[in-house]
Amino acid sequence: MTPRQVVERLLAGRPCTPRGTAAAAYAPANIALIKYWGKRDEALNLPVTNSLSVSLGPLGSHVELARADASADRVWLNGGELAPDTSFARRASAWLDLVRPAPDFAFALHARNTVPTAAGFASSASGFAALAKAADAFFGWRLCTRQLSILARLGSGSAARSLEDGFVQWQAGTAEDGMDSFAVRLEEEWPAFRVGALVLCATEKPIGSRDGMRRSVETCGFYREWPGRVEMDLTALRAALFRRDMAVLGTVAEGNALAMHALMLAARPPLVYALPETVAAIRRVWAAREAGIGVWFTMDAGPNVKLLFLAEEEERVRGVFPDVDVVAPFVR
Ligand code: 2P0
Repeated sequence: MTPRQVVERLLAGRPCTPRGTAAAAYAPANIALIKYWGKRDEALNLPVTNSLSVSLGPLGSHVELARADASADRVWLNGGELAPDTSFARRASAWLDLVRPAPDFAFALHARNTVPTAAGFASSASGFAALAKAADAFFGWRLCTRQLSILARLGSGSAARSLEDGFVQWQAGTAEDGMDSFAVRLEEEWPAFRVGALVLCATEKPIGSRDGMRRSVETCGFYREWPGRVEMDLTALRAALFRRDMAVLGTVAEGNALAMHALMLAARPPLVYALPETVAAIRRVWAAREAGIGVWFTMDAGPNVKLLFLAEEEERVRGVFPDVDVVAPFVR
């Protein structure tokens, strides 16, 4: 099954001519508490396991889509036009190919991130989720959130989780065409929940998630243990969310992130995303907990650390980490 065949199924009978001259949309970034690491289908970004994230409210991507008066797509990011061979421009054009009404139809895409990319929050998730929503508005498809989640996933796996606010679960699904692999919002609201970004290194990582995942799946001898671990962690984390039990949630999320990094460390050649500063920050979190502060961490495929805590601990967390950028996902 190719991405184009999936899109044909999704859009069956829907319009393929623009309704107006331009359309705009916004989608939040998200941070996974239970990680997506490994694909069962690389072309469709179908994951091996379920995953669970929290959306970051006002931190995300604004996208505006229009027809370009040009022979090829034009892509702007944060006000500057990108060369067509840059990573984001290439990935955006590849996604736009899936919905392009005619070979000579070129798009003008303006993307603006409110996520500080340098803070280690991924912008590809919010970018592709906003792009899917903008395309939906541009062509007047009126797809539902689940269909948009599938469409966004074709751009980047974690984008499937950026169509909704709050806590979101992406179900892996089992269908070959991935029509059952989309994310849904969980009922739980937790206004006191906080995510803190520690910027330890702003330079681009040497190996992207896409290659890192493939290497882990293909060469880590205990990757086969990962799906069972994720199911166990997901069950425990859902129960902690239901009970608003931050200590259990933090412990499970932290353990899940470290288990993902174990898959990376055991890959051949090994993938080490942590820097000395990363390990120092982790040790500071553990020392803070020893001292009675309710703070936990998670990490993605990079050296930066994200803190997890409740509003009541914010002052003490800031005492330990004066440079932390704090996000309140449920506060408007
Ligand atoms: C996540 N990450 O669950 C995990 C944890 C990074 C570590 O999803 O190849 O950019 O586009 O599907 O979504 C980052 O990978 O990868 C990611 P593709 P994506 O957030």
